[in-house]
Amino acid sequence: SRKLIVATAQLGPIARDEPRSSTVSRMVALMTEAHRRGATLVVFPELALTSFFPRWFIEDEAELDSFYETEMPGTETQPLFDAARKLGVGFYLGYAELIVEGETKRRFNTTILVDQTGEIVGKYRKVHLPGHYNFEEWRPFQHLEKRYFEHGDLGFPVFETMGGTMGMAICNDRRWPETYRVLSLRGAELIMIGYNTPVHYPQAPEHDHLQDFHNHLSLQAGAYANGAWVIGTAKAGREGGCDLIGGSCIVAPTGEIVAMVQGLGDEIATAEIDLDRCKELRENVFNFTLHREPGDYGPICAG
Ligand code: ING
Repeated sequence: SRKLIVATAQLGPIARDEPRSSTVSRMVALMTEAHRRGATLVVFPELALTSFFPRWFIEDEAELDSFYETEMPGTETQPLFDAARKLGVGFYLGYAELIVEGETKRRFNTTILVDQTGEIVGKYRKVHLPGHYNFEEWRPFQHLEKRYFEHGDLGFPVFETMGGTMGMAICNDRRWPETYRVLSLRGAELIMIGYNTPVHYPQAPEHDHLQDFHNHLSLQAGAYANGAWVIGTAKAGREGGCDLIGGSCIVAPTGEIVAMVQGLGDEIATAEIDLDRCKELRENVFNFTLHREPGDYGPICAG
């Protein structure tokens, strides 16, 4: 068996002007509590350092840039890496990545995987960007990820670390079965996914009451159909006047939720997982070599 204790580390609301030192200290507190419970890996949300700024139309470029990181770690995020090294706890961290190349700027919705020594061992940039590009007056709040981020250019990589094969995805990615399938075809045994999900979906308000259901449905189906552990971690609560779902949880390869937070604030839930349990699915019902029929799946990859 390859057992480890993992934690989903949910964050409650982050104010628009909350300094990174504040969010970083909140995350260090969660990491410390996870460590107290024996965890060696902690999953933080998508865009965990700041408020979910795609909800706002930000015209001033300097203000927009203030939500991004140009270095990782930077002086304000270094305490998180120091805590990881001191406690021997690795982590998944979502943040807005800004790359300045001469006159051009590139912007990604990014996550990194940091190991127990505090080293960055993996990076992923969000592939499935939801929302829209232009300001849309009719919306009670915007969802401008297509404006503020480029399509991720790293594909769906996996990383050998912490005794297993790890994969990362971000928020909307979790709704697309292809995300999990590509990662699991590459051997991912644990897939980490941070999210910021509004309760209200302006184009289909009749689905608002289904957001928690659709969240767990996506995570559980992805875990089961690919025989992988899945950890989903929310930025939750009423943030910038917008209600975000919680429901951070740890899902077994069987699709069972084995741990979940209870509220909408800063909170961890932990579970001891065994990466060897992926075999229960991957050597049986989802034995890709024996049962998968890629010759019949053409439309999935058609443009
Ligand atoms: N947020 C949402 C998500 O995919 C969304 C967007 C909300 C899509 C509700 C569908 C329904 O969870 C991000 N950041 O992708």
